[in-house]
Amino acid sequence: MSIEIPQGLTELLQSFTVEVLRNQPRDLLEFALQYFTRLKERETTEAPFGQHERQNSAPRAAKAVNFIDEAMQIDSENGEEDDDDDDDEDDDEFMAPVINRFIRRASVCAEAFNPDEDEEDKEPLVTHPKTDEQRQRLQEACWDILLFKNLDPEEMSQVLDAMFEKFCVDGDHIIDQDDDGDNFYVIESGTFNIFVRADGAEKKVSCYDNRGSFGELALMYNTPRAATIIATSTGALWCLDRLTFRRIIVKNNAKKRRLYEAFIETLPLLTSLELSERMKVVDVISSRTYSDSQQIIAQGDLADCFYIVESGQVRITMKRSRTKKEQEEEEVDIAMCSRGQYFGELALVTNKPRAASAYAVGSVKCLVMDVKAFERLLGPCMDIMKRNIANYEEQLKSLFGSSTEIEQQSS
Ligand code: 1OR
Ligand code: 1OR
Repeated sequence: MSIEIPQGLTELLQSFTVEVLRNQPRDLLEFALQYFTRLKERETTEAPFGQHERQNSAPRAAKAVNFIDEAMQIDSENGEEDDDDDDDEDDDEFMAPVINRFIRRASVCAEAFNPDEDEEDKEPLVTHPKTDEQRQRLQEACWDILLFKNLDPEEMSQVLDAMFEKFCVDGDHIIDQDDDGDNFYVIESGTFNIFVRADGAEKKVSCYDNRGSFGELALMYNTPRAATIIATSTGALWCLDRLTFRRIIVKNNAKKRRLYEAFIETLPLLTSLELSERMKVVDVISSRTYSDSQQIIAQGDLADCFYIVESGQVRITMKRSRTKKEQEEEEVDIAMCSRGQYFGELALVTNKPRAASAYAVGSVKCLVMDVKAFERLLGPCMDIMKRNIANYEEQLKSLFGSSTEIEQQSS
């Protein structure tokens, strides 16, 4: 009697084995769990559309669940990532976003994200003509938007072409929670409140003050709007329609996932997050490069970002009076952060100005997350951060115990 081997089993096990050999995971069971979860999620994402042949899913799956340690390669000798290579990558390697547990609506999901879709790509991109003055204002509003930071110049130009202006007055509902997502919004001017409804009660959770962007979540993950955004002054917004957002930003995010997922998996800070939440972190981060001695954070500044060191070293310094009598200040080194370590969390957690400065030592790359994403995604990591913050106080005492000590350190 012969036992029939199910179709696809050999390929499935082979693909898994290859990934294990490539990654050499310490915890094989955890790795297997993540591998097959991702495989299943990918299948769920694609299933309703039947875009791909699924006669034999294993080879395709092997591509989809690619744990290749690309993040390690980014950190190569010269510290430069090869974005250009990525541009030419076959779309077939695109990794669908992990479906999150908030997905509620079939109607929204039915338009699930599939940047491989040729038909969508054949459509000409939307263009809203603008005067020079409008384009100038638009560029100024967009220059610091993290979601745009990883775009190449052509993609950025396509995004700017597609954006259109919308004016609002106090009380306007820009977004209502649970609606389907239509646009992504970049704030040029105006203030806006953010409300979240939970258990029937609507609560103001935060606000935007003349800068920032919102409305990306529903477009990225095909979920209903997660919050209500109401203008609290007259304002001007730049809008990017859903289709263009998906064709350019979401597709670009898929590249980011391939680049950073392995690195993100190694960060001790994020261990309290679920895999899908860690992937959301990848979606909102952007990579910034700093040259030797460049200031990354200035003590006393207002804070809007959180940083994780991707490569190089970051020197943390604090200002102190040189002696008790003199007003003269000097900067004292208090810590060094290297690959995988984070900084810039203190001001965000305490809602105070930056407690210290940060400088690049040599060429440095950091992953940067804005304050809203930090608050939204890193709640579960707060315990680890707070423990670390408690240590600062202790170290502060020993480092700045006496002015003699400081003088010794600075000499
Ligand atoms: P969206 O497309 O879901 C509402 O539409 C937007 O509000 C959302 O994208 C975000 O861009 C923005 N939770 C969820 N969405 C938020 C939040 C938020 N803040 C801004 N948005 N939280 C507040 C974090 C400061 C978490 C509340 C529990
Ligand atoms: P931030 O948002 O205040 C500066 O911006 C960052 O430097 C801060 O967050 C921390 O992430 C980081 N005290 C204060 N900030 C520190 C310290 C620190 N170390 C790193 N940062 N220490 C006590 C002061 C002597 C720790 C010394 C080892």
